[in-house]
Amino acid sequence: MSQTELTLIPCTSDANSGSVVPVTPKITLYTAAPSQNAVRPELALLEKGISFDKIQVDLFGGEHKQPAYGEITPRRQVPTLVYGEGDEAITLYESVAIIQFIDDMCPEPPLMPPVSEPAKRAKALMRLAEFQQKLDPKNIFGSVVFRKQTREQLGERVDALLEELPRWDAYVGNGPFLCGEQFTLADIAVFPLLMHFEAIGYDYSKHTPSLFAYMNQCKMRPSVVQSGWIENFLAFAREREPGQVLAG
Ligand SMILES: N[C@@H](CCC(=O)N[C@@H](CS)C(=O)NCC(=O)O)C(=O)O
Repeated sequence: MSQTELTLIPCTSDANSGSVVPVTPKITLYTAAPSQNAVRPELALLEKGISFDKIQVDLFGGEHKQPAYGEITPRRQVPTLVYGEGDEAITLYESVAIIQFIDDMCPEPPLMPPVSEPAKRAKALMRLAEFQQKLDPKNIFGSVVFRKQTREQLGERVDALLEELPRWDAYVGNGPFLCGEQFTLADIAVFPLLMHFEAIGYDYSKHTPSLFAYMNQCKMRPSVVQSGWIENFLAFAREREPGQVLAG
């Protein structure tokens, strides 16, 4: 596993006000450069300006199947986040749980609308749940890129995805983000997955113009740019010459 240390401003230090604030413990993120799941915690940490150590796990070399990785995280997947050290360390997996935990433990700047704004908060919670229950399960990227399935073979799975995306177009509406002006955990969940569909031929500008504008906003987001994920993901996808099953 290769390690890079990203040194950022700790989100909890407040030198100006002099107020006593807890120090963020050591955070280690196990990740894989092109993974849309693994980029979520990274985006949340970058949004917060939290320092963390980033460890690349070589999934294609089978590093996650080695006993050492199984001792770190029982499902042997990325992302995995280790919060703290030694006996106190908390290990989390599942990208949405991780970003929720980051937002809970390091609340500034917030990545969810506050309870004092119930309508916006309800929307963000629904989008997060819908992402996990409705959108992510319709992802066909792996079937296209790794298993080389064609449009014909994918059949109803493509139809279901093409029916789902206009719903998200309507959710974004005038945007700029899924819940309006605030960039939230819902965006961190959804945007990386939407990049998968672009890589297999979906033309947002043609079919879902609000999502097209939304994608452009997300691509320019400083945390997204700083992560370098889009370049990593696109290079990874290009090398595999994915079938453009969503083109048309
Ligand atoms: N639902 C999980 C999915 C995690 C996942 O599938 N990670 C992939 C990389 S994108 C992985 O670690 N694959 C290796 C494996 O499952 O053996 C999440 O959101 O974190």
